[in-house]
Amino acid sequence: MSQSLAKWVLLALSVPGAVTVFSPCARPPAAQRLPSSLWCWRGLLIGALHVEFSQPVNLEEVARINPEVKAGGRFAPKDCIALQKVAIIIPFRNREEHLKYWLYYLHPILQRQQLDYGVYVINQDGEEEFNRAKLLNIGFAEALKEYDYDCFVFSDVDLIPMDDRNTYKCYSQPRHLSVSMDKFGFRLPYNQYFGGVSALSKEQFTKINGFPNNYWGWGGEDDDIYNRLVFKGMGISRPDAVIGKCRMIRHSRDRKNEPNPERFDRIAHTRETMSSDGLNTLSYKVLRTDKYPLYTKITVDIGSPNTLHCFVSPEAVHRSCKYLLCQKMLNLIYLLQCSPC
Ligand SMILES: [Mn+2]
Repeated sequence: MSQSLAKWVLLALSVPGAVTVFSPCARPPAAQRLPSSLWCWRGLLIGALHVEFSQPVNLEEVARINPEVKAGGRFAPKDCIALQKVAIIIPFRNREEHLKYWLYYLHPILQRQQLDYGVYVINQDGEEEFNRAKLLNIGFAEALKEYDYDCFVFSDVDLIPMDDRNTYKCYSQPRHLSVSMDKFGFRLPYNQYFGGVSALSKEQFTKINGFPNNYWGWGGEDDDIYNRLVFKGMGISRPDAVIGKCRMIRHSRDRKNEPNPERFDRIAHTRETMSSDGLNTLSYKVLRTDKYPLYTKITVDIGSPNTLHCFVSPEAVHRSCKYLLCQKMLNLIYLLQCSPC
């Protein structure tokens, strides 16, 4: 602990009643504990971790060895104050085995990182092409309905960090965490790569209008997100290549997640489309919410690439009709007609 902070903590402890201002928890008398326990510190980290996927995972056993994790996959440190409230959002469909490994490895890591966190698995219902970015938008919106999160970590279900110093939290710039994947020979596939695991504060996320909603199928949405961040004047923060090492669980291409042939066209138009495609045009339906011991699963109907979307827009109000019937093609929203009010 730095000297100036130590002084500050001692000062706080010497003022009668001051400690309770900083802590919501019942605490032992000040003399019995270290001053540094006011705020959480990274004192529990191990460093490099062994990660492999040979043994099957039993979730009841995982819950048993993580007794501090509460229903829905929630955790907060008991004897110190977490620096951030982090919602972890996992886009999902038919990857139960991967999710088990993720929960097995990540819960202990996230607890050692002393985060106040919740795990949200956003499950795409139906057989339509997979839409990763839209599921992430939904995770952001749904998690905020539940708790006042200030940071959002967006993680693929099959990526496991190999070093617990790779903290799943937010920084002053958007964070890319999966910088050194085994799949890419433990290096970035290209400098602008922003896929895999990333972290954005609530402020950073809203500044870019969230993520695009109409990348159906594999690829491109991560580059669109990267473009959005750059166009809004932000830069990417990353851990180094040692701390940023992670493993991807090997798998074949999912059915209904074919490479999206439109992705190159779409990425080329991020600047024009980002203000009209994102959080402000997000529409979906929650079909069910399941609170499991280790995670919250939200199953959603997200529509299909061919759905005609109707939504209230400022322009609709201006034209004094309630809805505009819109069609999204190549990320550009064409106004077709006013719907009858
Ligand atoms: Mn994968």
